[in-house]
Amino acid sequence: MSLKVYISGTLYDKDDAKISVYDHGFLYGDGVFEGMRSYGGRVFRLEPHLDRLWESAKAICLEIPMSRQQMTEAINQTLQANGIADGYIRLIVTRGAGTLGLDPNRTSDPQVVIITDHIALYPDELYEKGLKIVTASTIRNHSAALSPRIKSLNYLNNILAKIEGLQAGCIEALMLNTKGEVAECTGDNIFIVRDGVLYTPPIEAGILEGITRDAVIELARQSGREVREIPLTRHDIYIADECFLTGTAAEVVPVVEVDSRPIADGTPGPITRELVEKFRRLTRGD
Ligand code: PXG
Repeated sequence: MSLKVYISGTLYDKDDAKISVYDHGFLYGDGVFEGMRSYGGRVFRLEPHLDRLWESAKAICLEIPMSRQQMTEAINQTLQANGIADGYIRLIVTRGAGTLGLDPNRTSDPQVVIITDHIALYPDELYEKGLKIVTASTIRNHSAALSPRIKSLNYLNNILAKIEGLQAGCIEALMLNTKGEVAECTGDNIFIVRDGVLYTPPIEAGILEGITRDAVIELARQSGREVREIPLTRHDIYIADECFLTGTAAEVVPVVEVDSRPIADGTPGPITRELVEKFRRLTRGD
């Protein structure tokens, strides 16, 4: 059975799911998206994901052509049509087809696309062994140019950094902001642990306010751990006791080497392991 893709009210076979080449989402990356996960048939943190989608759309003056209730129904309809209980959901809202030229007023019909599919997580062994990352020379977008808080269809900033990571043999890369502070990775937020305290860059460092990041902060605080959202430098990362990344696709994944410096003894730390487990229990609901 072919996978079904939702486009603006209709479910299409994957091969027939098409958007106009005049859509400004395609022409200019003019649109917004969300990546979510469903576990056991329930979408994890649906409301915060919808909040972020609507906020991203608001920031680019894009009106999502349906209500949150309709969006929720469309997501569930697409998951059910594909018989997906545990999977990945990609929501995309484009500016719609228009004339050639940037003017968003000369577009009509913003399109809503919902893809539900299975996601290839990092290989299991990375959760055991941890991953190695490098710092990219590509600086994270300046918030006053294009806020990293907007999950827009313009991901070239992150893709350029990802290419640098891949060229160095790493599947993730660390990005700094224009002040040279640690911002985030290309599709994940970053945390370190030092003397039992968790640290992660604040939103003002110019990062996406990750929903997994929020969940992990909550989990850590619930178990009595202190979490500080303060600016970090690469030095802080190099001398950390532990380091890990958070993201919808990655969940919680240990980092054991940054720019060829092993983190502590170069193996995943105990607090990281505990959070990997706690996050699994939270999402799998047991
Ligand atoms: N920073 C950036 C720049 C992201 O794109 C995160 C942090 C983590 O946020 P969440 O809310 O997911 O905890 C992201 C999220 C993909 C993919 O296809 C990327 C993300 C999410 C899902 C899939 O690579 N990025």
